[in-house]
Order: sequence, then C-alpha cells, then structure tokens
Amino acid sequence: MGENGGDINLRANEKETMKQQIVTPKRSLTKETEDLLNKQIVMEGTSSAAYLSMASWCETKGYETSSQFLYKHSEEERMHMLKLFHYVNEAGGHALQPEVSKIKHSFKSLREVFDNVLQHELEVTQSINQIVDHCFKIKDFATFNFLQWYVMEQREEEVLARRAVELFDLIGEDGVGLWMIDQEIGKLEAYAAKTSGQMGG
Ligand code: OFO
Repeated sequence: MGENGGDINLRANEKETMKQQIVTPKRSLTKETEDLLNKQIVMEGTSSAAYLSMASWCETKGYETSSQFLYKHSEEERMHMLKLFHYVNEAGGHALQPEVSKIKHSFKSLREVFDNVLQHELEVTQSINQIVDHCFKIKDFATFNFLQWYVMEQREEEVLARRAVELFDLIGEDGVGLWMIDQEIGKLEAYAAKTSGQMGG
C-alpha cells in the first residue's frame, strides 16, 4: 500500500482510539473520566494508609486521642475509596486496586502529623476540584453530581485539619500543652460538623 494508504490507515486508527474515548451503550464514563476516578482512588487509598500509619505512630507515643481520631479517619478514607470503586464499576468502567507506597512511618512531632494531614487534604480537594471541572466541561453531569458528595466532604475535612493545626499555636506545646492538644483533637469532629452545618453542609 502507498503512502496515502498508510495515512488512511493511521486516520482510521485515530478514529478507533477516539471511539474508545466516547461513551458506548455499555458504559456511561469516558475513558478519561474513568482514569481520573482511578487516580482519585489512589489518593483515597493513600490517605487511608497514611492515616493508619500516623495513628500507629501516635499510639506508640501515647497520644491516645489523636491515635483514635486517625484510626477512625483511616477507615473513613477507605470508605471514600470504596464509594469510588462502586461508582466506576456500576458506570461500566473498571476500578483498580491502587498501589500504595512510600508511606511515612515516623514523625518528628505530633504537630508534623497534623501539618501533613492538612497538606494532604488540600491536595485531595484540588484533585476533586479538577475532576469536577473536567466532568462539567464534558457534560458528564451524573459524575459531576456524584462528586458533589466529595466536594462537601472535603470542606469538612479541611476544617478539621486546619483546626487541628491551629490548636498547636492556641495552646502551645510546652508543659501539659501537648496533652491538652491531644485531648482537644478528640472534640474536633463535633466542631467540624457544627461548622459545616453553619456553612450549609
Ligand atoms: Fe477522602 O477525604 Fe481526606 O483524603
């Protein structure tokens, strides 16, 4: 076949690839959206593993309340991940078990733990916002709608993490300060729920 024939074949291949990107009767997700949701699955799986590791470190250091708080949050992150699994699979895609690696096991201080939590939650919010933006642009309103739960959840998660970091400045870490901070961490969920309620969440 001549050069033109090659071009035609190339164009046919491109068309085939494009077709695969388009929603088919078997699936309501584009491949690109599926990939973005799978990346979010990695983030939620990483959150769960990172918080589990932090919980364990806190437990070994005697920060009992922070440890319980983080164990619980690790479970919640797993639930966030599973919610995505079911959504992707029910929409005709394939949710992939994430590879989670490079989890930090030790920390310089309790403050470093919560600084890391805040930093991580800000990244998760950014990632969710990018997917929401993508879904809006391609008019995938079902996924856009599904992701609103995560938008609201991130608001609460950020309030929690920010408040935790503020406690270190408010109370101070000297003397019984760290013990008090650990106690206050246990009251944060009620505070975050109240605050997001006031924000309309
Ligand atoms: Fe899943 O909200 Fe935190 O990471």
